[in-house]
Amino acid sequence: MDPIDFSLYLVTDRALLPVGKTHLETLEQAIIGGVTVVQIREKTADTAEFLRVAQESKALCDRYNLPLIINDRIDISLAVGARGVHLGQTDMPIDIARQLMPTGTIIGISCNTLDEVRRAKEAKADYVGLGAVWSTQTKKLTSPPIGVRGLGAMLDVLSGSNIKAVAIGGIKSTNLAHLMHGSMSQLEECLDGVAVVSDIVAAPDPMKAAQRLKSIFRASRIVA
Ligand code: TZP
Ligand code: MG
Repeated sequence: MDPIDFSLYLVTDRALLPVGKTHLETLEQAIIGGVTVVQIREKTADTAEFLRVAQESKALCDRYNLPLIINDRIDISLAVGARGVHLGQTDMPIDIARQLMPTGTIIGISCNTLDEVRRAKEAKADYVGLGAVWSTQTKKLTSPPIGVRGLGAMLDVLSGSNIKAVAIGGIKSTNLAHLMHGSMSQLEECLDGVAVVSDIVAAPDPMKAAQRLKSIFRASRIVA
């Protein structure tokens, strides 16, 4: 299976869609704009609805040959044949998830603290979501934002491993360059991508929003 390009990781949230926009049209526009991997995140849907959204999203991602990851729910990931599952700190432990997920699938985990990053490394997560970097309206945070310095410290913990790392939380086209050229030089070396919700999903033009983010991320990589 192809390795995943984490550079622009879209995490969905149907609650943030502008009035009149559908999840699938927004997802398609974001994909056309350059999103490289998609996570379906459903915090209020029941199982049947989550399954339906996941199935429809999988069919769309397949048309564009894009990997789809399911937040929280291993059963739904298995049911739709997704590329992986994204776990939180209070979800299924990685070693158990690994037993349940088919060969070739990936497991990611959200980390808010250095200890969580160390544990994710020990447990051999395939990738980590590091954050929240900045404050966000999208998720109620249980710990303060880590900032660019906190992110740099987390990336340090991961050095020497082949665990991929994406930053998440408050990332927008207006602050992404600041993140990428952040005071910690290792950001440019070790950050494999950025995960974004509202700057794409709630944008009036999700295609343009994705294009903007992608070109800023790419430009910073070329300079690195
Ligand atoms: N995990 C940490 S912050 C966050 C998640 C799911 C939400 C990020 O959303 P946004 O809109 O990109 O700030
Ligand atoms: Mg979770």
